[in-house]
Amino acid sequence: MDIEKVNSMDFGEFVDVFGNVVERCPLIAAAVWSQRPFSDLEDLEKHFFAFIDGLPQAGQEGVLRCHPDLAGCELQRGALSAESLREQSAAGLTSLGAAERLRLAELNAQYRARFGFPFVLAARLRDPEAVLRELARRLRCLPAQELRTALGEVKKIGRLRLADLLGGHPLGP
Ligand code: 2AL
Repeated sequence: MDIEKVNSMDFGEFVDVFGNVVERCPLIAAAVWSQRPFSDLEDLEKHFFAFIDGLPQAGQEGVLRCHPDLAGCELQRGALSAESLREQSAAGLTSLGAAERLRLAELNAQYRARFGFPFVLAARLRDPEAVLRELARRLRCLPAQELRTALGEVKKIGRLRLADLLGGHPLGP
């Protein structure tokens, strides 16, 4: 898909295609549509990220809360979005052994209790060991720093999803 095609989309089509660039936040795609035309993938991406950056803290935490836990109950129930399932599967989180699944559930619960939102990580760039290591490390971070880190991961996920949709290479970090 090229950028001319993106710029020609009506509102409904755009939200259908880009509604899950940010997990379960189609409102962001709905707002970004109003900013067309976009010059290229990077420009489109910039509008998604600027919307997130412009939210008040409660909105940013809301975006994080729209993410399913890694290897959590949505995965067990078969209730993940297609994108999330692909990412969690690429990280090996759909085939964890019982001990790893339990460890991840414990750390996810500790993280949520400490920060008030779920642990978010661009999973497809990792493997289960790296996910557990990063979760244990971030549990010790300060809340303000952790909010910034988590939103950075939301953007990494969005960048990779946009690259999937537009058939391009993801831009640099
Ligand atoms: C996710 C997800 O759904 N996809 C991904 O890369 N990370 N969720 C999360 N809690 O980090």
